[in-house]
Amino acid sequence: KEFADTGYDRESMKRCWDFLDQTSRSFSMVIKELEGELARVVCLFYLVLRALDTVEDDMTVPNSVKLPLLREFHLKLHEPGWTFSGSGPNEKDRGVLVEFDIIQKEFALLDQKYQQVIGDVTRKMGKGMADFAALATPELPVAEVNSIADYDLYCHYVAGLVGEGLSGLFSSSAKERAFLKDQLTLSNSMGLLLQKTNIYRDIKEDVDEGRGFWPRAIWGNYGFNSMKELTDESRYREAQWAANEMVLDALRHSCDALDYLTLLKNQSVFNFVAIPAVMAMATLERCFMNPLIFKQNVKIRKGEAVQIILRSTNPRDVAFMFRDYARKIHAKVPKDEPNMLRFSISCARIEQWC
Ligand code: PS7
Ligand code: MN
Ligand code: MN
Ligand code: MN
Ligand code: MN
Ligand code: MN
Repeated sequence: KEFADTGYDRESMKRCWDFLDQTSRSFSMVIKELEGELARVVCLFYLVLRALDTVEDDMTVPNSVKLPLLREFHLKLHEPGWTFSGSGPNEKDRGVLVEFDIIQKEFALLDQKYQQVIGDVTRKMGKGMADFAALATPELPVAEVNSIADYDLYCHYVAGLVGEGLSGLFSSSAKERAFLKDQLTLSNSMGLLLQKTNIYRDIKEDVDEGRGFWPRAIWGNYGFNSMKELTDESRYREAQWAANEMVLDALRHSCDALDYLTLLKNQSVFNFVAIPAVMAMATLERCFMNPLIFKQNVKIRKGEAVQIILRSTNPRDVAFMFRDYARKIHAKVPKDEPNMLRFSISCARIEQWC
């Protein structure tokens, strides 16, 4: 195995590894395990997007500042010394913007082929985030997701593009085959599986922050007029049906995610992609039919996470874990579930994949 090219001989890169540990709850371990220079390249890709997402998430930055900043953010990658201190004091990851000059310095040291991919994704994501945030109105100051198509598009901007970019970086490094960068549908699906699981699980946290990304096309069917109402205890039954539709929608991407994994040849890249994917399936299962998601953030158990890390080493075992989670979900579908048939079809597709 090629030794990780950490850049630890530079103070600026040391600081970037600290930023990664501080800001990434789910990716820091798998990023550090990537082979050769990919660890450092993906770490910087992560930090650039974390900084961009911090601008998007900050509800205290007015759209008059936020929209141009999101759209121009990719230009800051080529502006030595640029920093941003305008985030609210409660923004947990504001540090990556306050010290963005350090991230920029390391970005500038990357090979052109990597700078190109990261710059392109940053530009497209910033534009997508801005277009979405621009839908806000005085009556509805935070934009809402309406149709399933809007939901897929928003998730494409914030996660599908990450998948495309990662595939581009893997191909550029020659650790994966050149055609991987052209697998846009499968790369997008992998991102959507992760993002939709995050949006499903984070319902309580997001609603408390005055946001929420569940599409109205789903919760509107059950008589709700806003996402906030989903957390009303008296309406838990309807909220549960809406939550179950969110799981069905996320499961649409599971077979594509498995297909993507079969294309990988580098073990460290495989682990990097497979572990978060299986964690997502485990999260869907843990949160499914669990009324606690409307009260608190529900996470998978530590021991289960350890098992997933140990077993996510090859496509066959990953598919078996997907299948086991699908079976557990299927077993929990209640007798009166309005979308019973869709669950059966969805779980059977995963069963068929194996
Ligand atoms: C570059 C590893 C591998 C084909 C910052 C990895 C937030 C779920 O906000 O931090 O805390 O609720 O828990 C990640 C596909 C993206 C999609 C997206 C960049 C996999 C900015 C991850 C991460 C594609 C927008 C983090 C999508 O969740 O969210 C790198 C292939 C960033 C991936 C955001 C979410 C990621 C996310 P929060 P989390
Ligand atoms: Mn998180
Ligand atoms: Mn975020
Ligand atoms: Mn965001
Ligand atoms: Mn979230
Ligand atoms: Mn968050």
